[in-house]
Amino acid sequence: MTFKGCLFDLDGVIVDTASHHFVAWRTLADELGVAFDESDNEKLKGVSRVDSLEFILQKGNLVLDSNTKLRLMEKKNAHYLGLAAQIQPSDALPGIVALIDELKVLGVKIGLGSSSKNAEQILSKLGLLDAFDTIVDGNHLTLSKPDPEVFLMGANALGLLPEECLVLEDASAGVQAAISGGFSVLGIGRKEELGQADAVVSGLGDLNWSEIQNLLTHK
Ligand code: B16
Ligand code: MG
Repeated sequence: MTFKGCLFDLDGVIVDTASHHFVAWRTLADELGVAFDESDNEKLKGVSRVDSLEFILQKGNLVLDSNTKLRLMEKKNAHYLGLAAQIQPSDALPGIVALIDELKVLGVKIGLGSSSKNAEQILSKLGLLDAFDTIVDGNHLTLSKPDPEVFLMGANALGLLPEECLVLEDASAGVQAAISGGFSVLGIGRKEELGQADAVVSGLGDLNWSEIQNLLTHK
């Protein structure tokens, strides 16, 4: 299988920010008296900030007005950004920079497809802000993953069809988004969570573009 474009998820694919999101959401959930553990956090991977808050409120049977919700989201985000402040170029996950460099040499278009409204800040800390041909993030979206909007916008901005692009995703919601948009998808993480993906690896490691595409062919 040969792809003309590659759409990267951010959190969990390019950099491990999931632990920061977890700490920030768990702190907020604690304050609200709602139990929140790693399995809850797994369900929130790839899910927008507002939908993540709604998940926690629903879990605690809490109903809050919209101003309070906005305040809580700002508080969570400030905590998250404080935790993410130390991110530096060496925090890019193994294999990511090498893959991006290789795709550039090969002329394969690359895009970001993230639910995060902080995507540009995080990419900037990693020194990767200028690496992408297009960036679609939470600031551009009306619908959160598992809706395919993020990847459809990304492919469109690259001038490619969904079937011409490979999506790299670490979240169940993101894998579902890619599938329902008509994309091939490589899951990065555990088969237990990402079994619907066309292929799953625990990390990119030393895999080059040709080896990645072969994984999809020999699924
Ligand atoms: P923010 P991704 C997602 O990013 C995260 O996986 C998810 O945990 C987070 O709630 C969401 O972004 C929104 O992030 O609060 O920074 O706007 O995995 O789609 O790159
Ligand atoms: Mg992710």
